[in-house]
Amino acid sequence: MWRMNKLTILLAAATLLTLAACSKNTGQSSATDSTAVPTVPAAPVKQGTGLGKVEGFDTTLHTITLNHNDIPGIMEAMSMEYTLARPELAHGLVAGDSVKFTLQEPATGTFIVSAIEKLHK
Ligand SMILES: [Cu+2]
Repeated sequence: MWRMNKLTILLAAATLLTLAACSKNTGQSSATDSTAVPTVPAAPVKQGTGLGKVEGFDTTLHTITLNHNDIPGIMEAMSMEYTLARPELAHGLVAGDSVKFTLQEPATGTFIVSAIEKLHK
């Protein structure tokens, strides 16, 4: 009888320790563990080619406003301001230029012009 009670107490203690360890680990991994490996692999960067006309620049923000055609799966036809992947992409371009460009969507709702070239007519 005494042995039985002692075993029960040990089991209960072990169970409590296990529960405490589990809840502690869960809290750490969700709040502070920045090295956690994501269970779902990151989606590939969406990318497409657009044709359009330069409407303007913001040389401070390194953006370009393009009036462009539909870029399937990424952006419908519209006039929109985009961030340039590198400021120098705007070099040699002026408002009114017809351009061909690569639009990337590295994260949902984030759009970057990664390449742009002036079309000569
Ligand atoms: Cu848009």
